[in-house]
Amino acid sequence: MNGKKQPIYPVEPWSVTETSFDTGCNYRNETAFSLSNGYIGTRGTFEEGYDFPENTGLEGNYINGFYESAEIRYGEWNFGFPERSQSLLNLPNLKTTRIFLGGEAFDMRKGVIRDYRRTLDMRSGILTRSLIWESPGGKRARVETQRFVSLAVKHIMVQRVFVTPLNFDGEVRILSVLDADVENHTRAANPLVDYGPFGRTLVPDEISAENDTLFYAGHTANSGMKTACGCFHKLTGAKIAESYETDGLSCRVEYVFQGAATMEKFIVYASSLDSSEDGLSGFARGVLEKAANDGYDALSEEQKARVRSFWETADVEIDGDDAIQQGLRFNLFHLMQSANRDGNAGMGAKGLSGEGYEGHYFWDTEIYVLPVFTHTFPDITKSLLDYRFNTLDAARLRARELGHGKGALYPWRTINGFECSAYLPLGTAQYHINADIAYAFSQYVKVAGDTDYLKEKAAEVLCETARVWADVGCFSEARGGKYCICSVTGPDEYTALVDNNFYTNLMAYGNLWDAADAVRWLEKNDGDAFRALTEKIELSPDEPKQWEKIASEMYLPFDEKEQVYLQDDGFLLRKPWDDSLIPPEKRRLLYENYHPLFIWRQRMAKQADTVLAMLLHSEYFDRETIERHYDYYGKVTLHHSSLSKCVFGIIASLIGKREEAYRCFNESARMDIDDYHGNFYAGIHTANMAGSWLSVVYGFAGLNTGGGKLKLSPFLPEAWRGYRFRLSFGGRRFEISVKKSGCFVRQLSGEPLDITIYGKIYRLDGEGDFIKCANTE
Ligand code: IFM
Repeated sequence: MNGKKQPIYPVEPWSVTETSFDTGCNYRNETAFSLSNGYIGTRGTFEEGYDFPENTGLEGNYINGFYESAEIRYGEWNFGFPERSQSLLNLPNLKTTRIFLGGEAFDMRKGVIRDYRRTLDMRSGILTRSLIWESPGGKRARVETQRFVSLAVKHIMVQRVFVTPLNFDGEVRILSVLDADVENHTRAANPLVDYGPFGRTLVPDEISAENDTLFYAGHTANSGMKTACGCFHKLTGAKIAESYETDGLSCRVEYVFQGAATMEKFIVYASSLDSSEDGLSGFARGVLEKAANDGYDALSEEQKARVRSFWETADVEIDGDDAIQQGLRFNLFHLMQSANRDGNAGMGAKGLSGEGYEGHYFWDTEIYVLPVFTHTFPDITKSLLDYRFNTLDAARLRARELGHGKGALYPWRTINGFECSAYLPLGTAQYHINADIAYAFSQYVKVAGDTDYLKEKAAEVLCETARVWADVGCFSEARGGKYCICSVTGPDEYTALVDNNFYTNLMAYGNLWDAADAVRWLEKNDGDAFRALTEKIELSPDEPKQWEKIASEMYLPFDEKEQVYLQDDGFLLRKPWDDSLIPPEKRRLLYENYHPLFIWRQRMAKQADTVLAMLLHSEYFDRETIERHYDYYGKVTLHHSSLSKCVFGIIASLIGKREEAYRCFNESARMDIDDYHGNFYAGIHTANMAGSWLSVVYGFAGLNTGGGKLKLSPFLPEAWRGYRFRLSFGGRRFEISVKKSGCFVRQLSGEPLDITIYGKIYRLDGEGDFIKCANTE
């Protein structure tokens, strides 16, 4: 924790509440209260649409996968540099709903506010606000708003506004606006980035206001995508007039009421990603009409049911610490919201909660987030893997650009499947993304036991990624004939373009073995699938053998004196780092204050690198080895990345350093809700959010699924009375509950299974069967 930010919400296990309106916290609140369903994302801005100064607020409405691109300007260009950027595009805003009491506009910055509450109810998935506002002219009214992004109908978001006059009888006017004069704020969110889209690049084809409907259809200037969005209003109260207006890039409808008024607003967003371009407007209008016919109550009941079922499956209940409970649920809620479920798009490092990192998908999803879904909602993992499968051809082309005659190289940063990282050392050089994606495919198949998926998609991805590892390196005399991989960047972004990054080499090793195993499994178990794959990718019989040879000879840099694996060949050649030489205000922003070469020459790491590899492949290392590396890299890791602490925390659990594990977990659980990194305004940190779940399940409960077996060795953090969670494994579901008296495992569904607890094998005979172990660790 950097001590920069403090808790601003009361501790409540199931909700997040803002109890007073504070513009100073607005920017981060917009992220905290952002809503999504993995397709639509909308920031937690206010209905009345304040024009907050830049860097204190950002209206944002997004469709996952919908991007705009611009030429990337390079001072000096090289072959293979990505030529065009991709940025999740800020779309027309339909939330704006202005309220007038007589002639006075409702504005929380004026007049007097009483009984203010804005609450994200994580049990219902609905964001509400209620307050009493007294205008400067003395009119008093209760204002209440509700909003949700439907988890049942992916194109739909719904809003409801209630206005109840408290001390006057006059007119209440409600103005609903469609504002298409929107643009991205890339530079403001990341001062290191100097590419567009700059300005407004969504071109309108239609803007209309009629029949209680505001509607927009438009296309991007450069990326060739189309969107259609609109809203329909349903009103309750004594409506006395209505009027429509369209001008330039906006249109609006105003309703005048005599006294109390309620407006329900059904909002649709659709794009050419999931509807034919010609039929897009008709499709969007149809979805909108159906949602309005279904009505607010039906949609909100469905929303509550979806969210309830999410928690029934994925909740982690903690007995003994409500603040941690709140942080953990906040993290899980945002993860649930952010996951795309249609295979057309991935999951941004910041979900759909803001424009940080231009909405790009990184390795965060495959290495941190997918294990959570694989053990809770395996179908979500499958759709996110489908997106990678669906972009395999783009990865094949990229591999050719990088000089690989065969195989596929996945992009470090992307939305449409093509690489768009403009900074080579911390971009394309992070080849480990290939092995990370392969690892996720392989883990899903092993944990879910989904051999159909192996045949249909995973084997192809494993082989294509393995081919790049088989081509990128060589057996080097200088390393005793071992297979070496040079000029890559590992997870640690404070060193770049290194040789033999331990993480990369070990993950490549896993990728190569998994690919060879997949081919052998197909050959043995499904001749048709084997032939289909070998024909499709022209796999020669020698390739799997070659992969095994390379894997067996993979070089992992090791220092005899320290008895540690080195992060890379040059790790010990670098200058020992001295944090005290860096002024405190510059410490967390090294790239903004120091030349990259200065940073890369230091013997330190921004984030977990070698130890992460050991965690992902813990089957190859004994506890003592892992502990030695935890201690060694713990001293040189600065944890400037949000992806770091949780990894160290999980390892601390595994090696019995429970207090350290708990400290790291605390930080991970409340990192975003308390804005420890000071950049929450730009969006959530999905990897760390998942890391907090992993810290409980892999860390405290000691879940290990190596060798296709389910193993647990739980402990109870001192501060807690107990914890409980549910887990999917091999098509079965279990509930695990850990208390001072011991650990209790109940099978919720599926076939019988042997599971190992504290090293001892127990048999569970199917639904309802249970095991109770006294705490024997
Ligand atoms: O993918 C990460 C990377 O490891 C560290 N910088 C931020 C990226 C997005 O979260």
